[in-house]
Amino acid sequence: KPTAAVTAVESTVPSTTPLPASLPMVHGKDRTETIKGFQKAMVRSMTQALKVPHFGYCDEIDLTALVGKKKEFQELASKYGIRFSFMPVFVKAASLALLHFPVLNASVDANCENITYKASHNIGIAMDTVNGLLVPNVKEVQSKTLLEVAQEINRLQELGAKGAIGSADISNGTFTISNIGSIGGTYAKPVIMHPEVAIGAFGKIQKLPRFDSNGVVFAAHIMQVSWAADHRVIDGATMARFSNMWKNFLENPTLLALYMK
Ligand code: CAO
Repeated sequence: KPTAAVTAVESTVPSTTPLPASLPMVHGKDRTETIKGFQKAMVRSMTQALKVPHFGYCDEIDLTALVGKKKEFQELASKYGIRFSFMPVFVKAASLALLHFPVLNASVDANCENITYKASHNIGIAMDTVNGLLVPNVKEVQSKTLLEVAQEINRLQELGAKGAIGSADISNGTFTISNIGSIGGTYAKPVIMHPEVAIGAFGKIQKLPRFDSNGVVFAAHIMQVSWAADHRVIDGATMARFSNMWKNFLENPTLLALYMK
């Protein structure tokens, strides 16, 4: 009976897997479209970026302490009408670590003959918008509070949802992060936003068993990070040291508070 069949299928689908709102149309004919607009810009920027020799570096971050603070952050921020997620913390921690590794907040010229160390931390955030992938940036993160970073991300997300992100918001980025984990996945292979020299992608925060310092298993909130950098000017050791510092800030929110500018 159809009703019984539907029930059987539903019961095997994990509750976290969203079902599509409608069934796809089955087209009888091939269809060719001109690539234009934002997609055309992506063709240009990604083709250019992949001429750059990339290297990758991955690690896992234990966000258990930060996850424990999320509700508190959200309640306080909501008093100012600001939605708070993990992103402002990821962005601000990156900026604090970039102060120690300015070579990662830099850009190179067309033939990679000169490198410019950028004074501003204009941290780009890959966004899944109604126009597809866009990377607006939060300007001057080095001089913003966590609350100000959150407010700016809210503004960019609202513009993204309306298809109204302007050129000022996507210009002059200096470093990029991509939280693909808000959709799913663990590892990624991000592509740098040339002429920037580094990018990080974060996977889904998962509850996984880990050992504490006494060898006791506990339920940890683990997130994978995948960094990519321009191997012409960035070496693996620099990326690893930066990542360690960023990781330390995220795993110890009190340390982050102490170093906050
Ligand atoms: N793992 C698990 N949960 C996560 C998460 C992660 N890595 N990141 C965010 N979440 C949670 C948030 O905490 C939030 O939960 P609550 O509603 O309970 O607070 C929920 O997921 C939704 O978050 P959000 O997406 O509204 O906000 P965000 O600040 O975390 O992320 C943004 C903002 C812009 C990064 C995100 O909306 C987005 O567009 N992600 C896709 C990026 C992308 O496409 N990257 C690929 C680029 S290459 O093509």
